[in-house]
Amino acid sequence: MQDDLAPARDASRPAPGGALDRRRFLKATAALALASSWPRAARVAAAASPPNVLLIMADQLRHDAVGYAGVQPALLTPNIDLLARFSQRYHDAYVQTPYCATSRSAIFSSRYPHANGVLENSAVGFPPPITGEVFPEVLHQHGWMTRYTGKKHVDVDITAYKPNASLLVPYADAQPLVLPDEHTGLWTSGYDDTATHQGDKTARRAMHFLDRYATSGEKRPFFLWVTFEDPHPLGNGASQQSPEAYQAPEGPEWTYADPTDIVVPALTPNEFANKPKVLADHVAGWHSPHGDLDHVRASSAHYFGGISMVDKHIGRVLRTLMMSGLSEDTLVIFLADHGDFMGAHDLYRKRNCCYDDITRIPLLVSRPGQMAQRFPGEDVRGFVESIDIGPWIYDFCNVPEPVGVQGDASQLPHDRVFCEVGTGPLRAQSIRTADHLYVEWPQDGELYELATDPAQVVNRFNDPTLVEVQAQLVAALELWRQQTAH
Ligand SMILES: [Ca+2]
Repeated sequence: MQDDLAPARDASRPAPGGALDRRRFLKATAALALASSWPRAARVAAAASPPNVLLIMADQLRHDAVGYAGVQPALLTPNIDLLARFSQRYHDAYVQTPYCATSRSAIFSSRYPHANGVLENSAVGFPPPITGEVFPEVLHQHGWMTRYTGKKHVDVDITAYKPNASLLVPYADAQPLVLPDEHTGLWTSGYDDTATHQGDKTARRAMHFLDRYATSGEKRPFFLWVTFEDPHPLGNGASQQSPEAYQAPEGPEWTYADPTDIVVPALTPNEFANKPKVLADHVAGWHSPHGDLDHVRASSAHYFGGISMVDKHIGRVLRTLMMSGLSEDTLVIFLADHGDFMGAHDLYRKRNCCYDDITRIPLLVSRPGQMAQRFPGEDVRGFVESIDIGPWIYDFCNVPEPVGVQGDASQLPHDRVFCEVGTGPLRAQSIRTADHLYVEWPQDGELYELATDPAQVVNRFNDPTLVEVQAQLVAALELWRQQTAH
């Protein structure tokens, strides 16, 4: 296993090109970002010199719970917003499934959950291994130094299923740290035990890595996954229904929103009465505001506090990237592993559902040099799936795509996105188009007409006026299953 940064040494591939070549390449790609959409950028991105990749992930962050989305005026995320200013801002990005380990497995494998084998967070104790290649491994095989810091919660480690394949190495070099029970085993060993919070530790390790990399003379490019636990709420028990469960005050990094300024969802009494019974039973008793919008406001104030904190930590990491000079050579991707109901559907957190609240994520892509040279970003509309990120990185880094990849960065934007969740009677698979969301359950279904029902509340399954639409969506979902079975 390769470990911490060392003096320059032979890498498994030829050393990157000279500084001039790299600078020319980076300027060219940054300029193209001005006018290019994702697929065009991907096609032109063959690199004369391999870029670093910094993947920043927040946990359970709604697509609209970032300042630049313009939905929540009470929420302040100045650092994410600054990154957004110099990024492609993908507003219609979706994950393949709304739970931590399953979504991360899809992202890293570039394969749908039913194909990569990770359909549940934890069937017995821990997520099962992903089948097939994952993009950190592919990058590693082509000469990238691959590291992560923070909450992993996905089996892209090595020994469990691929002996001798070194890919993601925790970035930590000091004493073990005390772990919260919920995520024991998910974290790296500690680097700085003076940190006040897991997010602080995650950021410190990332900053330490970047500082050391910048001065090490290391020739290999790096892939660094900085994966924050926030704003994921604390605990998982049924007792965790108080607003404070969303996060307790933990330090000066927290900035609370004024609850009275929070935009809350409209709640529909007995919403699940016209939805599949298995789903209604599944959500009954789950974390819920029980129709109380003041409860939603109070919980959201805490949720936004956690977001403000992770925003500050992201700012620290990005500042280090800039100050170290690495920004010129580093592709930065920011995303979440899934969203949070934030009171919608009278629910908190996430459940076996395929609603936008938990499947739609923020996604930013800032090309090397784009921040440093202040090339403005742009808003990008149209569907993107999280499994497209790997193929896009392959293209950008000019490394061959492994067999079996299901994401397709050359076909963006998609005209639909797919989601799936659960197993057995609680298994659901969905297709979402611009106009409809169809969710297939083992014995039942959901169909939402988004023009009149963007919140996905009124189930129109088997509605006689939507027979043709439903048939088309059923057929499209079946075709997807057949084409992506393996
Ligand atoms: Ca998560």
